[in-house]
Amino acid sequence: MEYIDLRSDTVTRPTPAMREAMAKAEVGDDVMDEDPTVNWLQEMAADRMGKPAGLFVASGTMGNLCAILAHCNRGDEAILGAHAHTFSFEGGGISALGGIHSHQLEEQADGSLVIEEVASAIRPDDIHQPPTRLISLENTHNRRGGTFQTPQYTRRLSEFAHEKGLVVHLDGARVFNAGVAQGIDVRELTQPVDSVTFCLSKGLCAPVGSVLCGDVDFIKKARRIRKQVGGGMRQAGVIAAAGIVALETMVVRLAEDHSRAAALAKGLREIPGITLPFGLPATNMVFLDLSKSLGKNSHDIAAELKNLGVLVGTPGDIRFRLVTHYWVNDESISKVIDSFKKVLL
Ligand code: TLP
Repeated sequence: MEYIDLRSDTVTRPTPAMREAMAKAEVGDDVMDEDPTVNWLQEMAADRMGKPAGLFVASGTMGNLCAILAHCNRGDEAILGAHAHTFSFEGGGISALGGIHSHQLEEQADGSLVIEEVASAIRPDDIHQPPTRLISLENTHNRRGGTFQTPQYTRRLSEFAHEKGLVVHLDGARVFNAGVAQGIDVRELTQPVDSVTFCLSKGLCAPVGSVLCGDVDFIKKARRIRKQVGGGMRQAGVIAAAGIVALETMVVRLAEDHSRAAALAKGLREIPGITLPFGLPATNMVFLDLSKSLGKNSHDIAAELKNLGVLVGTPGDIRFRLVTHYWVNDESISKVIDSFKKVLL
């Protein structure tokens, strides 16, 4: 059976143009800095982020890990959202591998942190307490419904952090979605922060990889950490080539994913028993809750939807997450709404 797969935008397969570029990619040993395709991707990515340098990494998780380990020493504290991907879904890597202590703050509805709460979370110079070193942001914010934060917020928080001697890292796995949704150059969201990781293998459709961007000395340090965690990838130009196609051709079309997510949400909210916990989607993620009165759980419903050819995420017992991407067209949206109706009505 051919499935409509809405579990994530990570399921996107490379486009024919990507496969062609991969087949023709010029390669070299990237650990020796000699892969021309990786070097080109890193330069392009750094330019798009408005940063001096970039580092191609295997995943968003690896990008965030290398960044936070490069910024912090063991025992330092990182302030981050209680629902941040880095806090809950990256295997606790910053603590397991970097000895970094995390301090979580509850996010607001759009995934932003309250600056006054950040201010109170900064530790005094006291030998009993871990020294605060870094603030990590997430834009778009996954578990807050794919919401985006604005350039004004990003600038205000970063300026504040810098005044306090802290650094800011942005988990920008989907920062291009945040830029496209606001109709702005993504640099407005990335220039204020010290470092940013963005993913090529989500809405941008490349098969593998993310790029960590920041200043030259920071990237040099992160490169050493990437090697320590086994992320030196040798002839990685084969996969970087797909990333170049992704950056060149897939950013503008993210708006289509956003409008399909809106259409999907509007269709599904008409079904009795379904609510949208975060309202209409801001980008490409639709979160749905089942009303308890239905007496059904999301896992059983997901199994029934699978029989109809629709795959959905179930981040909670009554919660679904549906993510639109390049391989989901208008026809798929109608089919998904019909399938939910068949299962629930
Ligand atoms: N998120 C994945 C899963 O891990 C849940 C998804 O399906 O959304 N930051 C953010 C905000 C992310 O959403 C993800 C992936 C990552 C980092 C990690 O990226 P990868 O999977 O490349 O390590």
